[in-house]
Amino acid sequence: NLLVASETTPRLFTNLDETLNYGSRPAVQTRTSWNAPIMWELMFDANFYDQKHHELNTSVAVTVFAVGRYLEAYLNTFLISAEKHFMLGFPVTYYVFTDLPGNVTKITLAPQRKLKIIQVERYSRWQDISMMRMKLISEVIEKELRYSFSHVFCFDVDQEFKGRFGSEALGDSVAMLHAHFYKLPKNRFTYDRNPKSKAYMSEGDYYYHAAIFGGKCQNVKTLADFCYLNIMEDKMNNVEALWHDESHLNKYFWLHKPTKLLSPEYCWDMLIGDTSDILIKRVLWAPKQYEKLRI
Ligand code: 2GW
Ligand code: MN
Repeated sequence: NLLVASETTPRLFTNLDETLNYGSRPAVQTRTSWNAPIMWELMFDANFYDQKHHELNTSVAVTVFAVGRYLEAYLNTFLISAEKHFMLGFPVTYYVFTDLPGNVTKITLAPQRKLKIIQVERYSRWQDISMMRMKLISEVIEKELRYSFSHVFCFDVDQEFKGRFGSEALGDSVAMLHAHFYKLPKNRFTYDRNPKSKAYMSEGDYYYHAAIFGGKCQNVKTLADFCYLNIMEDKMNNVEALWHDESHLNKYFWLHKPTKLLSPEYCWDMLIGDTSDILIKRVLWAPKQYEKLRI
């Protein structure tokens, strides 16, 4: 009887990534040394992932911070483009963290898609705005996300979706290869090199970009807690990691290997000249407006 049951039950628990074609992109690395896939265009069947994730009832929360001037500068472009390209057909809720809830403009969302606003304070130092995201991400997962969503993705707001960012990007623990570093030798990686910081690393696997990370709710909470605790310990010791939360995120993924990596097709900077590996631009960095915004 058990045998019969297992034959008729839909096979929900196969590892979806077993179907990847690692040989389809010979010019780039498609797997890590610990066998995590690095997702490049042509490696996967998008419809297969979508179908399986519908069977699994996958639902995705997005966290995005738009504090101070970043709200008017970037949020609408981020959200409107996400509605065109991010996890289409799946239940998605955007959690917008801002100090100015009244300034969030209503945009039209597709069915099954929602937007929630969470008011946060505006720290005076931009480094703190960036770093304190980890604390708030952990809190919202604990209080709310873990009951309603299988996965969560955390995004910088200063970017725009340009192509499919779909269910193939989902995994237990997902890290983003930084577009500026994926071809560079390891000695060029900008890890924190100060032994006084908790983010200190003398070696690593890759240089990851904190602009996009995600995974199952519990895993992202563990990551956010790790980064937040180490950020606070650094503060007590009067040190700050070189690239703030990104340095701590790199340390986390060195100690706890991600189960999936996204290729720089998922977060590309148009200022990079060599696009020979980039078959599709799924997300682009928005042009930086430092003079205007970082004051
Ligand atoms: C950040 C820097 C300078 C002035 C303002 C801000 C700022 C950031 C802000 O005023 N309001 C705000 O909401 N933020 C949020 O923090 C927003 O979501 C933004 O995308 C995120 C990170 O800041 P950002 O995008 O200006 O920094 P990047 O693109 O240089 O980010 C990388 O390095 C950061 C740490 O320095 C983070 O790790 C980030 O995740 C990385 O992509
Ligand atoms: Mn950014």
